[in-house]
Amino acid sequence: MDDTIVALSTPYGESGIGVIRLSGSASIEVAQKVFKGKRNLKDVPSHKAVFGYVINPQTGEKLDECLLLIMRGPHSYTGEDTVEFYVHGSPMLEELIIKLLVELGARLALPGEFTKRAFLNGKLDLSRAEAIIDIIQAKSEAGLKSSFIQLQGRLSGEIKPIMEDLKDLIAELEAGIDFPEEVEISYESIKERISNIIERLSNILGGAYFTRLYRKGLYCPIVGRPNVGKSSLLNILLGEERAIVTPIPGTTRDTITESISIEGIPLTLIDTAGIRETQDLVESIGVNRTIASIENADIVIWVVDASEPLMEEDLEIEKITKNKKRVIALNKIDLPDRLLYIETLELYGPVVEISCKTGEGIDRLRSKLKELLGSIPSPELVIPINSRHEALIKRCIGRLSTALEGINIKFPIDIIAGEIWESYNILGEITGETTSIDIVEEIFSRFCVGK
Ligand SMILES: Nc1nc2c(ncn2[C@@H]2O[C@H](COP(=O)(O)OP(=O)(O)OP(=O)(O)O)[C@@H](O)[C@H]2O)c(=O)[nH]1
Ligand SMILES: [Mg+2]
Repeated sequence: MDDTIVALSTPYGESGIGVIRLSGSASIEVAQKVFKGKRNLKDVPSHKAVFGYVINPQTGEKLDECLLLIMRGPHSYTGEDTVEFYVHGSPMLEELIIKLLVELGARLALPGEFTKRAFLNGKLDLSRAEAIIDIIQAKSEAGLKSSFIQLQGRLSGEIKPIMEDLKDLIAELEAGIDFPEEVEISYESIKERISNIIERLSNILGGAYFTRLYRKGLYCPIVGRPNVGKSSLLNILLGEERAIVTPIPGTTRDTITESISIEGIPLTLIDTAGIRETQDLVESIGVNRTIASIENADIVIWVVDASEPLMEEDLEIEKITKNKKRVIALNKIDLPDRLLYIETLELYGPVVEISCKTGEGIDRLRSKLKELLGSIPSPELVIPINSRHEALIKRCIGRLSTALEGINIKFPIDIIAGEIWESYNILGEITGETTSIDIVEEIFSRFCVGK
């Protein structure tokens, strides 16, 4: 990690200014070679901008005017000596300066490498570092707020004390193993403490649904057999002709994803290929995607055609959406030769009668969706956790539950201690204490270059 890295930290393209960032022990020395100001950079105080010129180190020729900011480690984003050049936002110029800096010994930074260094230098734990990418990619104000709360350490603030408690438990159990004569383990108290930790973790898990909602919107596939009007419904909810609508069954083959907001709730609508048995390869891939989208759904809209009786294929869809929050849209109620009525469907859940042709019932459908989604708390009230954290916490609860069971059936104490060690390590993956380097690399590779 002792090499010095460089990258453009503003987006590539013509802009007001461009920021080129260097980080590493040789930053100031390398920067000095392409900079000419009133003072030598080693005499410039930290966090104070200085004016000067970017120069070609070979010829001394001035290339641009610039501001330069030195942030000496550990008081910098990465924890290392950092230099930022603020130059005119010209891609030609930026490329030229970066090329010079690389010739002088800096190395091009990898995606997320500045933040990775911040993490490795202990400036922030892993869950806080992950919040940074969510801030950059935020799609809604609620998402931004939730990510910022994570950056402030809200999740780590919950996890770290639990890890401490687990450590205390392990110490006690190990004392009992090492000195069975002197230390008597109180199983009742241990059980109580494990149960308490499970409860606290379950409480944190409660934030997963809302965090996803704030950041990504809820995932809502529109499903049904071919030709019932799924694409028509997507279009009417979006207010634009996004998906192709035709009377030919099997029109939609790939999934189409669009975001809407229903009274402030961000909803990701997915128009899907109608589910049916098909010999057509493209269509069957579409059908598989539809099935996958149902698995990930927070809520589904199941569309049924009022002008036809319920068919085998409708009932198939009923089955695979059964365990999901679901609203049934009984479509095409404008047609005179109506065969299917609301009473038949109410058995399967809430039904709204609609017509994508006349627009009737669409407002009622929106209200029903909102009603099913329930009220949404403000992001400040929710512990932010992403899907990685969620999976880890679930695994941890699994281990602790095994430990509890182990105590009940009088398992040897070292096995129980082993389970608690595992749960400690799993939580450490959230904060980064015990995360493997592969996972750390994978997380930072999702960042942009220059961050
Ligand atoms: N009368 C009437 N026709 C409708 C209504 N909604 C959709 N249609 C018609 O039904 C046909 C199929 O509509 P689509 O929206 O393409 O149906 P789909 O479910 O997306 O179909 P696939 O993509 O093939 O699975 C088209 O001819 C639409 O114009 C409605 O409310 N009333
Ligand atoms: Mg369609």
